[in-house]
Amino acid sequence: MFDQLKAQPQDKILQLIAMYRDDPRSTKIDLGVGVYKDATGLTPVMRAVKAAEKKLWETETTKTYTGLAGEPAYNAALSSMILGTAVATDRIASIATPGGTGAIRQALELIRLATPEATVWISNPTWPNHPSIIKFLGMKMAEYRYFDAATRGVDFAGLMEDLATVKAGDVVLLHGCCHNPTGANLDAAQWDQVITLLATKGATPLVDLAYQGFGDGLEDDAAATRRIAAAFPETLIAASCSKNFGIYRERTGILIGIGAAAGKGVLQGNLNFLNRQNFSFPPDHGARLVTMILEDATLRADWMAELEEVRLNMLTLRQSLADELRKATNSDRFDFVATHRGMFSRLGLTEAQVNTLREDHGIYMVGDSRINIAGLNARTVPILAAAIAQVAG
Ligand code: HCI
Repeated sequence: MFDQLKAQPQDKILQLIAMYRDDPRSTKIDLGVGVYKDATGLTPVMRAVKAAEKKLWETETTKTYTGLAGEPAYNAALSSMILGTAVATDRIASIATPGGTGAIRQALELIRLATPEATVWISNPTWPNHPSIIKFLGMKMAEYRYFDAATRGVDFAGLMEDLATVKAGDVVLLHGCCHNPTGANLDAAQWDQVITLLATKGATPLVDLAYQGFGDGLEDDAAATRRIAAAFPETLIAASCSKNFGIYRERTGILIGIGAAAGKGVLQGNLNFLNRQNFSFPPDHGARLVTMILEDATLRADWMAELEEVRLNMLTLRQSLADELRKATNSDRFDFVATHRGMFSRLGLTEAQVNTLREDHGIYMVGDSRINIAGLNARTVPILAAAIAQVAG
């Protein structure tokens, strides 16, 4: 049987981790995978997470199964953090999932279960796992323009033109904030235009929200998602706690389905069914930590303060990289780095330039020239700027 297997394509981002690890140069710089790192290069366990884990160890009395949908308290607390009061709770169904990827996978499976013929629209470019899973599930896929290679901003005219061809019943995958891989985002007025257009077309939005709190703050980063949820009769939201709680390996995510109150029971039943088919019960440890933090005023305040430190650190790095690039290239053509939001910026370098940066300078970024801003620190910002100026100046 196994001799029937063909080699599978590797994830380009995950491949980069191994290449970086195997590079013996002490001067190497890792701007690859989307993991937050502090100035010393560590991905710390957040203070509130440590405190919650201690409390959990002291108070947990059983590890029996949780519910198929996860613990109701987790789903309620996280849904409320994401949605605020944008929609009535009697319209919200949800399942805990293994990370944000698990939520995306379950969302796509739900769409396929309900409407196997639906086309799923993804931005060009998008996170490589999106098209990978859509294709794996045998679903129809289409792309809408997103990135303007000249300005490194959003190609809004192209995006609107492409989304104008969306058919009723199609699903449009949108990044709620902090677009991955580009770092370029829609402003509030543009979101309103997209919402109006897609609502008129009768499309269903699927929002990927993996970086809430990494862009403009916890509330601002949820604003587009909330407006979408309030505007459409049906919305899917796949959210991750990996980054904003720093619990990557605990696999903590949620899939939220918002529809008519009358259909909530059937929707919830289908979400539970999908969890049961794929893995029965979702992981609980990370979900429990998130619940404890969100429900406890002291832990929540400390978590929010640390998340804000993380966010501001990335903003500071963005500004200093933009400043250094101005000096190094004697031009303003990299100013977009300071206006991008989230962990990533797509620099707009060629693949050959990206390879030169890796081979000659030990600087690792994804092949499309996406950098993880958090991989930088005060020492490496000028090094990166000088190297970019050298290969692309
Ligand atoms: C990212 O770097 O885009 C997010 C982290 C990630 C990358 C590849 C697979 C899973 C998660």
